[in-house]
Formats: sequence, C-alpha cells, structure tokens
Amino acid sequence: MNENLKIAVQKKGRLYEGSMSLLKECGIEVSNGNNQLRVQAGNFPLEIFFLRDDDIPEYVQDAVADIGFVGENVVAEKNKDVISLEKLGFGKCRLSLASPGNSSINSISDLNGKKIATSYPLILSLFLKEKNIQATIQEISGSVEIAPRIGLADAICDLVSSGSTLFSNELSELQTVLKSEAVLISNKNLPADKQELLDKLLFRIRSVKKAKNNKYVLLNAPNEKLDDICGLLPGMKSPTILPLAEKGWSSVHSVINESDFWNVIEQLKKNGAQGILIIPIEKMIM
Ligand code: PRT
Ligand code: ZN
Repeated sequence: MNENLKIAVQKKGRLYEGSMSLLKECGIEVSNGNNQLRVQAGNFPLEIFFLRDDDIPEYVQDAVADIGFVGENVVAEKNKDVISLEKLGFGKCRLSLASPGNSSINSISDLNGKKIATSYPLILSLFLKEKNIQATIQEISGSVEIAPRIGLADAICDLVSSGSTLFSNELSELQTVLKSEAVLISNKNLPADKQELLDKLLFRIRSVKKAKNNKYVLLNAPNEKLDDICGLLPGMKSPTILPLAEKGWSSVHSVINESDFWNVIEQLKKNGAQGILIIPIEKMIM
C-alpha cells in the first residue's frame, strides 16, 4: 500500500520548535513547512499537517491525521477518543488556580461561591467536583490573567510555566490542577501498515529520549577501587574497563542517568575517580 503516516503538529506557537526538533532528532527531514498546511518528509513515509493545537485531538480522533504532537492539557480538555502514547519532554507547564494576592481567596476552599475565569472549563469542572467546591466557571479564550482586574472573575485557572505572567498580574498560585507536557497521541484504529510505521517512529522517539536522559561517563580509577566504582556505575550491561599505560590504573566507561547524575559524580570522586569526563549521547538503542 505504501501509505504515509500522517502527523499533526502545531503550526506556530510554543510546541512548534520542540515538535520539529524531535522529528529532526529522529532522523526525519522536513523542509521548512511553516507556511504550508502540509509537507512530505524527505526520508520517512510521513506527511506533516500544520494545525492549531486545539484542533489536533479531533483531527486524530477522526483519522484526518493518524497521530499528533499536542499538550496533555489540550488532550484532557478536548476529551476526544484518542490514545496518549508517549510523553515527549517539551512544552512543560501546569494548569493552576490563582487569585489576586490581596483577595480573601487564600486556598481552594475559599473558591466556594466565587467565579473562576479559564480556557479549560472541562478540566476545571472535574477538579472542582472532585474537591467538592461550588464555583461558577467563566469560560474565556485568552488573556485569562486580566480577568480579576477587570472584574470578570474572582480567580483564574490558567497555564503557568515560569510564573512571571502571574507575578506581573499580582496573582498568587493556589494549587496545581494538572501537570502537562507535549505527548504523542494516536488514532484508535490504525491500519496495520500505519501501525508498523508508528512503531518505527515510537522506537526512534524513545531512543532520542533515553539518550537525553543519560550521559556517557569516562574516568580513571586506581585498580583497588574498581569494585566500588563499578558498583556506582551499572551502565547498559556493565561498565567497560581498560588498563591505562600507567601501572595500577584503569579507564572506566559507562552510562549514567541524568536524574541522579550529581549524586553519582560526588560518590565517584569520593571513591578515588579522577579525570571524569561526561559526554552527551546522541541516540541510545537498547
Ligand atoms: O494558535 P494555537 O491555538 O495553535 O496556539 P495557542 O496560542 O493555543 O497555544 P500556545 O502556543 O500558547 O501553547 C501551546 C501549548 O504549549 C499549550 O497548550 C501548552 O501545552 C504548552 N505551554 C507550555 C504553554 C505554556 N507553557 C505557557 N506558559 N501554553 C501557554 N502558556 C501561556 C499561559 O497561558 C500564560 O498566558 O504562557 C503564559 C504563562 O507563562 P509564564 O512563563 O509567564 O508562567
Ligand atoms: Zn490553541
């Protein structure tokens, strides 16, 4: 059949760069498609559709696109019948409740009987229901942060990343409602040939993500310390040990995870490791 897999990505906005870089890191060439609705990838049977992020879940549900890159916040709000397959590590933010710093609303229970402005009425209504809070939801499509100042609402529920928008509008965060990042979503009934292409793409995405979460480490160690040092460095199978020209010393090569990176480095130094080099990994195939 040789059908293309069709992917929907944001046309412009906060997810555009991350989406295009991820495709590039997966070895997929896409010529600058910023002004086109769709482009064909050069070296993978992939067709890229550039859309507004809000429309992506529906297009994937309706099989206009087979898969998409979109924020978890949008997936949850649009509530379409799609599968979330993989978090992608970019577009990180949180949907939070916030109130004016000088108001009487200091915790979420103070929201009872109040009006909350948001572009996320579904997520917010489910959250309020779960917390047993009775509040009115005022749906607005943008500039949510100014709603309390113009008297439209008592509080807001909006996306936050650095927090500077809340700060400059004198709003304080009350509680996180949802944590979000970009995810890969898929249509529920992909034909077998497209599923095969998706599996290939997913394999590449996971290899790229794994590489980003890991570093290659090279160090020198006195031979009597090798057991302790290797215990700190499990590696992909086990560390590689090569003798140095200087007697009694070895070079150790391994892979360490970003999450406990500094901890491991400190332990390595304590155990006599010297000349530690940390090198980024481009792809990691398990
Ligand atoms: O045109 P289109 O509909 O495609 O774009 P859009 O304007 O709806 O979306 P866009 O590009 O603003 O955001 C796309 C996605 O990026 C969102 O759905 C989130 O998944 C993700 N994302 C990550 C964010 C933010 N961080 C973010 N900070 N989306 C919006 N913001 C806004 C927020 O609404 C607030 O106005 O940035 C402001 C707060 O930022 P800080 O840094 O001041 O806290
Ligand atoms: Zn949007």
